[in-house]
Amino acid sequence: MFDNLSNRLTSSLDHIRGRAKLTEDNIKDVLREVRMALLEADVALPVVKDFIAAVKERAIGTEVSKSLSPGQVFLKIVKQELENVMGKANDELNLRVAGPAVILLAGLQGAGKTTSAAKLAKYLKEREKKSVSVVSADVYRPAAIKQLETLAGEVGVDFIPSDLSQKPIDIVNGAIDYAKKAHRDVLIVDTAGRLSIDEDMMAEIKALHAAVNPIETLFVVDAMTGQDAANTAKAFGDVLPLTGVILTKTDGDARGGAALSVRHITGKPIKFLGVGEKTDALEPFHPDRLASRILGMGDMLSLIEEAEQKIDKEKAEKLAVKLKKGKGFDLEDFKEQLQQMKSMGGMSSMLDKLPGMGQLGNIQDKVNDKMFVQMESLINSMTPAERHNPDVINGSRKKRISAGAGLQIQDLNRLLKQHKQMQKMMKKFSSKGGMQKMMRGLGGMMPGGGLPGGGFPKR
Ligand SMILES: Nc1nc2c(ncn2[C@@H]2O[C@H](COP(=O)(O)OP(=O)(O)OP(=O)(O)O)[C@@H](O)[C@H]2O)c(=O)[nH]1
Ligand SMILES: [Mg+2]
Repeated sequence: MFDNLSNRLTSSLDHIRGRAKLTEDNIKDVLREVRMALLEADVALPVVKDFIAAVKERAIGTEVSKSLSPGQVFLKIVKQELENVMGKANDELNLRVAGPAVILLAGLQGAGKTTSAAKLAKYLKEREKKSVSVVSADVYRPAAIKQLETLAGEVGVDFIPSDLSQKPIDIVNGAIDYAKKAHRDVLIVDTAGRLSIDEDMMAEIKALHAAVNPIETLFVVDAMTGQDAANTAKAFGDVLPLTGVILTKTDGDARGGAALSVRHITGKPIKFLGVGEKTDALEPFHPDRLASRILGMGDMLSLIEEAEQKIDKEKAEKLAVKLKKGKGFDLEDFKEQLQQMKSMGGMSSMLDKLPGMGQLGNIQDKVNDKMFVQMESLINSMTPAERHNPDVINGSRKKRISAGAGLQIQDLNRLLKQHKQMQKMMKKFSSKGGMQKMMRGLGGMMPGGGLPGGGFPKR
């Protein structure tokens, strides 16, 4: 989402890096560029104005540092002010209530409420070990209830049935009774989409809110609407006491204006980002990490958290034991590693979070996820003996394997080279251990990370 903004900001900040001193004069041009970059990213004007004023005030003369260069000081100020605009730290959901903690979702049509209800249910079930029920109070769109039922089944949480003939208030009161009796920790209430100018519908959700008194009332909004996201959030917030925002569709080509405007315009924190259509595509919103990402410093923390969540620990341990016993890391293990990376959203989603990736431009295109598919199909086209001991792969075997995968011999050579590198890395990894090494190793797999021959070419 932040690619353009990130590129613009990092290149304008480059201009100030070498300066000996920050003065009103020499930061004027940079500030103008930063301002343009923010406006182009569709950040709301009042936010841009306040942001620029804050950076300017802090930058001029005030902060002299012995250890940082003026450029670094400036960068630090920009980063801190970006965090300030977005809300400093992650605002967690407040679920500390007796009985089911009710979470009410509201928003415009198609914003992603129903999808977010399922994502949130999965998130709370898996990461916070909560027992979760979901219910739909959308009695206007015929397929809406069924949609939530299907998604609830997919993520394995309890779906409380409702019916088009019922009143939303009755549905939700019934659901609360049920969730109480069933000792659920959380009840997520999906509602119909509505416009803030539709008085009847706004009165309905206001009454619903008053009747059920949810601990969290989240406004779900599409990031593609840019600064309008902040404006509609404000309009809803005038009617409903919102406790936070879920910003959806940040995986699209949204420019970032929504993420940077919502907090400042509404005073409400963004609590989650929707990052894809699948039910696991929900991330807690961390302003500090996002600020780093925007400024091209990467977001290693999120990456490591994600790795911890998604890497199959059992398989990883088995591999570690195997390596400790002195057995080699063979191509079968390599294939398993590729599958694990795929389950982490693939290389492009990982690359997004690595430092400096923004400036490298279209690296994602080069290291696209097809690379995994190609590597896997090459390994699949080998015999078990070849996978176990790649050294037996001679010229004629190479021909057979690459033809079997529909690829060139040079593709296979590249895979074998990469495997050798991984093997070396795995040896180091297994002797001392540690996630950080593993992550560094992953970095080594990428072009520019020292891999001879680079990645697979784009096809
Ligand atoms: N790419 C992407 N698509 C999303 C995301 N969240 C939701 N969608 C898609 O947006 C569309 C609408 O999502 P819904 O969850 O049905 O939206 P809603 O707010 O419940 O819609 P109504 O009930 O009609 O008001 C669906 O096609 C979703 O797959 C996201 O974070 N990323
Ligand atoms: Mg819906």
